[in-house]
Amino acid sequence: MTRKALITGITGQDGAYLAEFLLGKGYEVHGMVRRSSTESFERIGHLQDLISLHQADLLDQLSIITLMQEIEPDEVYNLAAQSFVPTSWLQPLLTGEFTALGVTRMLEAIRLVNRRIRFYQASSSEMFGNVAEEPQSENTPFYPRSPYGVAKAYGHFITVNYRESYDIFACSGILFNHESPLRGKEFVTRKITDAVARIKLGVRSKLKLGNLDAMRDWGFAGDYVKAMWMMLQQDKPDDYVVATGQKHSVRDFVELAFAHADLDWQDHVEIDPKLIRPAEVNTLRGNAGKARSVLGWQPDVSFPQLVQMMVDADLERIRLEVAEQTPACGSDTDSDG
Ligand code: NAP
Ligand code: F7E
Repeated sequence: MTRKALITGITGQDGAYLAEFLLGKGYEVHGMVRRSSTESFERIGHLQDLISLHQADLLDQLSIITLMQEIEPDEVYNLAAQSFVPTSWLQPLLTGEFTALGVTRMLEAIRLVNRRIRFYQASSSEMFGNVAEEPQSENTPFYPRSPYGVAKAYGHFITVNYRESYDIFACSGILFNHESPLRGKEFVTRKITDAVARIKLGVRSKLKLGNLDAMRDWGFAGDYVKAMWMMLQQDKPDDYVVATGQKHSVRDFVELAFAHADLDWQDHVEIDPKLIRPAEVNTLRGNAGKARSVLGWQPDVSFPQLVQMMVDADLERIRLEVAEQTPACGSDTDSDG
C-alpha cells in the first residue's frame, strides 16, 4: 500500500526538501497551503504535478479536521509556522496563534479523526535560548528569548503531552539552524549569500547586518528532512535533537561566503544597529548523539560546503537575472535605441 504523507508548510524551505524526499521514498504527498491572492509555489513548482495541494489554515480547526478526513494520511509533518524570529516581536500574538496553538489544532484533528496517524512537530533550538549548558541535548532545559522561541516551547510540550495523554505517535524534532539555496532571504545566511552574488556581479555594493558575534550550529536542510522522516519510522515516538555539533559565528559565515567569491567582506559589510534584536540568542551548539545512535542519522554536508553551495546557487541565479535585464546584441531594444 502506498503510504500517504501530509505536509503543512510545504511551500517553505523544509517543505520543499521533505516533499522531494518523500516522493523519492514512494509516498503519496499532500501539502496544506493557506489561501492567498498570489501563489507562493516558487520552491515546489517543479513538484506540482507530483503532489496534491489542499487549502486549509492553521487558524481554522474545522479546515484541518476536514483535510485529515479527506486525505487519511499515515504521517503528518507539521512544518508551517511564522518562522522568522524578528517578526515574532512585531506580531507576538499571531506568532502564538500559528506557531503554538496551531500545533494543538493539528493534534486535536489527529485525536478526533484517527489516533494512529504519526505526527512530526518542527521544534527548534530557539527553545534553548539563553543556553543552560553546551552542547544542548534533549535534556537541556529551555530558556527561550523571543516570542517565537516561547511559541515553539509550547508546541514542543503540547506534542509531548498528546503523546502521553492519548498515546498518539507524536515526535518533536528539535532542529538547529538548517539552510540551503531555498532558504528565505531574510535569514542571515541567505541574506549574506544573495548579497555576495549581487556585489560580485556589480548590482550592489553594501550589505547591512546586525550581530556578527552570534554563533549558530548550521547544517544543510536536505540532510535535516531525512531525520524528520526517520523519527516517524521508529517503533516508539520520541524527541530528538538534530544538529551538526559544530558552531560558527555570523562573522565566520560572512568571511567564507565573501572569500568564495574572491571578495573582502570588510570592504562591503556595514553594521546596522536596527538589526540588533531586543533579546539575542548568543550561542547554540547541538548534541545529536541520540539521533545518531537511535536513528542512525548524520549530516553529510559540512559548513564550508554549505556556504559554497549557497553562494554558487545565488551567483547562478543573479547572473541569469542580470542577463535577462541586459538587452542582447542586435535585439529590438538595441535597434530602437
Ligand atoms: P519557512 O521557509 O519560513 O516556511 C514556513 C512555512 O510555513 C511556509 O510554507 C509558509 O507558507 C508557512 N506559514 C508561515 N506562516 C504561516 C501562517 N501564518 N499560516 C500558515 N502557514 C504559514 O520555514 P522553514 O525554514 O522551512 O522551517 C519549517 C519549520 O521548521 C518551521 O516550523 C520552523 O519554525 C521550523 N524550524 C526551522 C528551522 C530552520 O533552521 N529552518 C530550525 C528549527 C525549526 P507561505 O508560503 O504561505 O508563507
Ligand atoms: O539569525 C544574527 C541574528 O534570522 C541567525 C529560524 O529558522 O533558526 C532560525 O532562527 C543569527 C541571529 O536565524 C543579521 O541576530 C546578524 O543571532 O538567520 P537568523 P535564527 O534567528 O537563528 C532557528 C533554529 C529557527 O527555528 C527559526 O525559525 O544571525 N544576525 N545580522 C542576523 N540575522 C538576520 N536575520 N539578519 C541580519 O541582518
